[in-house]
Amino acid sequence: MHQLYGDPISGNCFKVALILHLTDRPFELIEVPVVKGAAKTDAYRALNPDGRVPLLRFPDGRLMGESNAMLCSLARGTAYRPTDPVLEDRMFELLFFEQYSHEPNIATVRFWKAFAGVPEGKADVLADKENAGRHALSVLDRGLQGREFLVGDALTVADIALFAYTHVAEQGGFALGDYPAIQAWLARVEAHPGFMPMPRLFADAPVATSMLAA
Ligand SMILES: N[C@@H](CCC(=O)N[C@@H](CS)C(=O)NCC(=O)O)C(=O)O
Repeated sequence: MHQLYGDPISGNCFKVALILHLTDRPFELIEVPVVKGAAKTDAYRALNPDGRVPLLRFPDGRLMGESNAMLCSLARGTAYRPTDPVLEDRMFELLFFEQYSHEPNIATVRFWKAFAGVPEGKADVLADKENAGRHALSVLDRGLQGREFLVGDALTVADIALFAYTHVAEQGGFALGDYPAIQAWLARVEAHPGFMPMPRLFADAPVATSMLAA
């Protein structure tokens, strides 16, 4: 069975839990509560030197970091990962956009505002990230205009990657009402057969153990 080291509040972990579920792979959750600093412990860094979740352990014991790499790996050979070169190129473009322009802004603002608090002296950084997050949402909204899904005409890992933090962006104060194409797309992703919302995916997974901060 796959094991997912993660935290149920994390959109990056949600991406991986969702593709595991959609591809019929039951998984065990090993809880790494990030707000308690559990991803920065020596025990966890021995597994993932980057000190971040998610971390995926494959049934053969191999470990993999980086949520979008996990999406591509787990979707290999399924309709969630297009093989047509033009569609595959667009998929990668969106996965890199998510990691560079979208997630570092929207996820961080949400994490600070909804969970950890804004670190002292970081008010300017927060404002920059809010602006950059709004810009990323407007790019995403334009990319969705006239389309059902981001790549081709069906749900792919690009949709899963960008859905993860977009659907909880309001927890960071981003007003999704400003982005009608995004709102319609969020509903389409949620209507995909087999879709499971963030809390339920984790509630249903057996918890193998919890790596709490010392
Ligand atoms: N590029 C990484 C980012 C992972 C990441 O930033 N994880 C956050 C939670 S969503 C984390 O582990 N934060 C804990 C910390 O920095 O202490 C991925 O997509 O997997």
